[in-house]
Amino acid sequence: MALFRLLRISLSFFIITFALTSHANLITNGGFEDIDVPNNSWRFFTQGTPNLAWQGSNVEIWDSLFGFEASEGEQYAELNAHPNQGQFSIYQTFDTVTGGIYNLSFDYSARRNNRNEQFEVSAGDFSQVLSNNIRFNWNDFATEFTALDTSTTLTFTALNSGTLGNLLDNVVVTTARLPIPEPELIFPLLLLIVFATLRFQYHRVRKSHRLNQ
Ligand SMILES: [Ca+2]
Ligand SMILES: [Ca+2]
Ligand SMILES: [Ca+2]
Repeated sequence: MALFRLLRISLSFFIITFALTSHANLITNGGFEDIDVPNNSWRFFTQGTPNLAWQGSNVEIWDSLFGFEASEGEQYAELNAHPNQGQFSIYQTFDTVTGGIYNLSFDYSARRNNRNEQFEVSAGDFSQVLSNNIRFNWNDFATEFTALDTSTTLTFTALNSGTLGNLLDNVVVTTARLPIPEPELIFPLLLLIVFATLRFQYHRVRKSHRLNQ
């Protein structure tokens, strides 16, 4: 009975821990809202601007420009940023667990009709080229990737030249599944759980004895 209770507590602990980690967005400023740009306008920000979080090329941020609303919040980015720097690429690096599976999602839209705006997105073992040809029309994109290291870089790179194209919003990375610990780690881990649970139980019993005295 005591063992059953012990396992139940340990399991609850794991479920709570997993739930807490799996919903946090590992990307900072993924919605391009952290630096305010006035309504119906645009600004561009250089790498290193406080609160920008993205690195690489300049980041051009729009707020409802030409009447096109964000897919999340009020603002979004145009990957082909002002001024022209050749290749346009923005990226962000975050902590991961090697072999862990992560969810990646974002929204993208073309700025112009039928201009074959294209960009590549990559993270961990994942890489894909996306094309968009319909002006001001958000597409949802979602995939999974496996982290190859203890940190992972999510990169968006424009494949069409010029400063027009590839609108992005709502970039989210969350933990999907972490790898099962190596066999040699399972026993010490279980021992640790049992020890922690017994300690917890011992203190609880002592406390209830004190209260009953
Ligand atoms: Ca946004
Ligand atoms: Ca704004
Ligand atoms: Ca631009």
